[in-house]
Amino acid sequence: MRFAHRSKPCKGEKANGDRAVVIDRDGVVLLAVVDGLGHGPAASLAADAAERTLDAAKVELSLEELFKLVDRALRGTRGAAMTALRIAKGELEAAAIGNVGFRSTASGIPLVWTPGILGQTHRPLRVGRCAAPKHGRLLLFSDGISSRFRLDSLDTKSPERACEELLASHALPHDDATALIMDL
Ligand SMILES: [Mn+2]
Repeated sequence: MRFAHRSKPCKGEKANGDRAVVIDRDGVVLLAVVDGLGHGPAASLAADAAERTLDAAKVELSLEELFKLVDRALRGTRGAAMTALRIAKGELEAAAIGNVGFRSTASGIPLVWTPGILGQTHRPLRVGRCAAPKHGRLLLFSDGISSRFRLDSLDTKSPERACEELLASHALPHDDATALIMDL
């Protein structure tokens, strides 16, 4: 498995309200992109709280439990959107609250977007589960990247180069932009 991520704050901001999180520990892989609502320092504060919570959580926890912890940690902040994938014991879990995007060259990953905001209110979380694919590229990206790109056009590029190209060619000027890739 190979991971890469790149992130940049929106034009005119130093603080980044997006976070890419990769945890690869004890045979469990967790990938998440968090987008603190809006941008700037307040968005960054919310994203930090989410990142810290995921970092500190036990690896055994399911996505249901992790989203619950993050939701609680973000109370009193502006809130955030988050899409996360977790691979453990040959099974993949996928879940999203809000509009962090997901693309995959592996078919059949059952990700459902749950409407709402972590730390504020959201509909009941739906976690999709399937056998973890053996091959393919998984991409999480915040809405600061325009979704008008083809994942297969980045096929020949390393995860690092593909993330860099997404930021260079598809980032929108008015929002933080983040891309996270895992090649299986
Ligand atoms: Mn955003």
